[in-house]
Amino acid sequence: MHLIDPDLIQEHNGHQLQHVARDYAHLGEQLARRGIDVDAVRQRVAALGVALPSWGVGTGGTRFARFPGPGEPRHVFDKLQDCGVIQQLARATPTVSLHIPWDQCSDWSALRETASGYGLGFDAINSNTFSDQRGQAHSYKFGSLSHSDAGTREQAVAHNVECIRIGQRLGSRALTVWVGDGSNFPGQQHLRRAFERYLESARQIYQALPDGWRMFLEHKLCEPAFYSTVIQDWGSSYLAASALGPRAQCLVDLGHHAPSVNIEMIVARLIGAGKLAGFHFNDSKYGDDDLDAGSVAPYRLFLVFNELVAAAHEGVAGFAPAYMLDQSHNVTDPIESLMGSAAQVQRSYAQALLVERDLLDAAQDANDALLASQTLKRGFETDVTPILQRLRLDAGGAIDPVAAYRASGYRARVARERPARTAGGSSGIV
Ligand code: PSV
Ligand code: MN
Ligand code: MN
Repeated sequence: MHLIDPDLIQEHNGHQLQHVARDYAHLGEQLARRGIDVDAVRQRVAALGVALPSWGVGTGGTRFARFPGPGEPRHVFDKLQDCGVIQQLARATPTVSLHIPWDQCSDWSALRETASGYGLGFDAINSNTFSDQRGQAHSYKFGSLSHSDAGTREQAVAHNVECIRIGQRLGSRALTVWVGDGSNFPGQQHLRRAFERYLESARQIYQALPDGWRMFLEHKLCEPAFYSTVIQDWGSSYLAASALGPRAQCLVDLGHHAPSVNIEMIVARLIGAGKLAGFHFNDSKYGDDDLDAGSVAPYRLFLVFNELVAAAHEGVAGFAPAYMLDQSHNVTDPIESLMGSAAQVQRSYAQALLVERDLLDAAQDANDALLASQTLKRGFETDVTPILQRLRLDAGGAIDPVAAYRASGYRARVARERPARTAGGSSGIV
């Protein structure tokens, strides 16, 4: 089903066809000089899919205010439709990651069918025990899986199991668990016991995993707990994933670390331990800013992908990370931001594929720091735009997705159907 008129996309592409062909041929020539086949790179990038966060197509807001844009999705079907537009134009996001109960639905089969009509499937499903839902018996104010009260822990476990059941109906193969559990004051919580209680609860969820499913544990340094969090870093995440078993792995959200932490090192360690679940891509300057991928530190994203490409190149056993976006949009149209981020993920991957691995290995073995660093950087410094443009063109997408989207008038169209939301102080989407 076409959400954007294919003729409009074709007409839009028509103006740039010749330029893309020439730019691609020229890049191909340059890469051939380095012994790199541009078509092979393009095919590998084409095989990379990155999942869209259902919660990302609405305006996020901060804890200070939320300024909704026109045509905000009203429910999960609207969210899927917006994801369908992103996929139709940018051709990099074949799956959606749902968040329960933000995504409420009375007919999951209908949702799955609708998604498939847009060419979309479902990636990891996210549970939410970091906020209270109407009518629930126990509050998560003081935690969920690690709560001091057994009844609250049970409720949180049951919610996660329900998420798995929903995910099964949608074709998901993983559950992502992020908890806001932690403390705001030194002394508020017994740090060891809280972790033990988390493990005990997580074990029950792990035991409910269907065949072929994985459990992704997402760590985060702080927020909403500002003194300690129960799964605060990859160390705690790794301890928990190891205690649970081989199907529990650690998910890296790029915004969940202290400033200046070397994230690619964490990625390398997790790969080495067979514990890398995958990513929530976004970018940040200070904390969990949830900015568009690569908007602040594109070199950092490239360095992460360098580790991933190296692992694939070396055939690391069991290496199969999930790629997902996790962003919040306050001042942009979420559809535009998500298309840009998906393309940025492709860009970083393509750049990492250009790194001449043999040269890099040799420079590292010879302790030639300068040559090693130059070899690595050559990938990052190559403008791979023509590869991304050709990819989209070949897949029926738009050479310039944002320009085509703006020309389509989609936002104005849905704004007529979807009632305007009033600005408010909360960031909740429920
Ligand atoms: C928490 O900051 C997080 O990164 C988790 O992935 C949540 O599921 C998501 O943001 C949405 O709030
Ligand atoms: Mn996240
Ligand atoms: Mn986050």
